[in-house]
Formats: sequence, C-alpha cells, structure tokens
Amino acid sequence: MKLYSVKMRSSKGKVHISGAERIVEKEKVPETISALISRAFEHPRGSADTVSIKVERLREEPKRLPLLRIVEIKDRERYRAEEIVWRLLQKAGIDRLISLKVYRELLKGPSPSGTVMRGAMVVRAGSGERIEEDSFRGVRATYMDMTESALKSFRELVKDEFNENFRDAVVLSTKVINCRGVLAELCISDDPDYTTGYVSLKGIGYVRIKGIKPDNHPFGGRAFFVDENARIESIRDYMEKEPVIVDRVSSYDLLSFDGVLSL
Ligand code: WAQ
Ligand code: MG
Repeated sequence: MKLYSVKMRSSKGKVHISGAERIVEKEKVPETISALISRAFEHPRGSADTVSIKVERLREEPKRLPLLRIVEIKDRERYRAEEIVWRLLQKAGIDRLISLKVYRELLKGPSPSGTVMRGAMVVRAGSGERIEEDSFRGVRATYMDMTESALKSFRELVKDEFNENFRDAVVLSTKVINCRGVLAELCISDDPDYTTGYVSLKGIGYVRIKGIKPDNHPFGGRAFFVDENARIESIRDYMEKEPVIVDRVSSYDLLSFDGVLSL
C-alpha cells in the first residue's frame, strides 16, 4: 500500500502557531490537506497567515503499535500539579529535584532565548543533563498517526474527552515511549488555554493531568527522559525518521492518584 505523510505547519508573522501531521493512503491525501488547513485557520493561538503543507511518500513500512494505556486522576484536586509530576516521574527513577527543575523550565520557555522550543528537550534521567544537540529547537517526533479503525475505537473509548490535541498527543507519546532508551515523557501544552498535560511512563502508560499549568500561560514544552546509555544520535534518528502507526487502542481508566502510583 502506498502511504503518504502529510504535514502542516502554520505561523502568523514569524511566530509558530500550530502543526499537525497524518499518515494516509494516496486517495486520502487531498481531504487530509483540507482538514489540516481548516485546523490551522481555527487555532486558538490565532488565525495563521502562512500555512505550509508537505506531502511525502513513505519509504519505509510504518511500525505498528498499540496505543499507550491512558489513565486519568480521579482525585486530581487533592494534589498540586508539581507534586503529581514529580511523584509520577519518580516511578521512572527520576529524582524529585530534577523533575521539578525540568517542569519549571518548560513553564518558563525552555529555549535558551526564553521562548518555547519546536521540539523536545532530551534529559538524562540520572543526572538531569540536557543532551539535545540544538537546545533552541530540540528533538521532534514525527511520522506518526492512527489508523481509521483505531481512531474510531479511540473516540468510543474517551467519548466527551475527545479533541484533536488529545488524539495527537497520545499518538506522539506512544511513538516516544516505544523508543529504546526512553523512560518517560513530560508534556505541557504551549497553548495558553490548553491546561491539560501528561506524564507517560514506560511500562505504565499515559497519565493525563488536568491543570498541569495555570490558565492563560503561553509557555510549555516537552521533555524526553532517557537512560544513561542512550545515545542522542539514535534517539533523534528514531524520533525524526521512523514511521509509526497506532493500529489499536488499549484502555482508558479513572483512578485515584494512589492507584496510579501503584500501577
Ligand atoms: N516533537 C517533539 N516535541 C514537540 C512536538 C513534536 N512533534 N510538537 C510539539 N512539541 C513540543 C514543543 O516544545 C511545544 O511547545 C510543546 O511540545 C507543546 O506542544 O488532552 O497541545 O502542541 O491529554 O502545544 C497534551 C495533553 C497536549 C493532551 C499537548 O502540545 C490531552 C499539546 P503542543
Ligand atoms: Mg501548541
């Protein structure tokens, strides 16, 4: 089957507004472009004045993966966002102080210029050292999507919680967590009004965190936590080149925070 990657990036002036991507069969390319352009025009960060679309034939068969298991915290309001983040990351062996440092860095704009990065920082879980080669840009996960049938099951699974940010984020994180050497991911949206983020942990899944940042906060970012032996070249290669398609969903549960910590 001939599969194509369709990517969209939009900006207003020099400012990046949004990006999204799909992997589809050739016949679906035109309608996919149209849907991505509508999305760019309707983005809450502002209507784009420039939208770029890139269409490429995939040279490799995508790796097929099940979606990460998703959990949500039932008693979210009993804890501070910071505490939820560090206690989850502690399950991946990451020290509290390292987690808090990264969390705060993402919230203030993790690029050395004090703005958001386009990609993710890559952090050694043991030492907290940032190893991405370009700390302005970071490492980008790309070439990933869900099959139509997995998307249908995903909508049924998450019901009213469905939105495009959520859909794209679980797919991205499924790719990221399946990378050799990656132990965990922390994500905070840079959209001022999208305050749901997540921590994903290898072997556990995607933990959704409502109110991971304050309302109307225009910064955010992602951190990929890797083990001591991980090489940045192989992490980057996998993230930026290997195509992944999610072809089935797992589960979506509401658990107490203690319940999540004991998974
Ligand atoms: N690869 C690596 N990092 C990325 C990528 C990518 N493809 N796309 C974005 N980032 C980084 C970049 O630094 C952004 O500033 C940051 O992540 C946030 O991106 O309801 O909306 O697209 O469960 O604003 C997560 C929660 C929503 C979804 C995430 O991220 C849910 C979101 P945004
Ligand atoms: Mg955004």
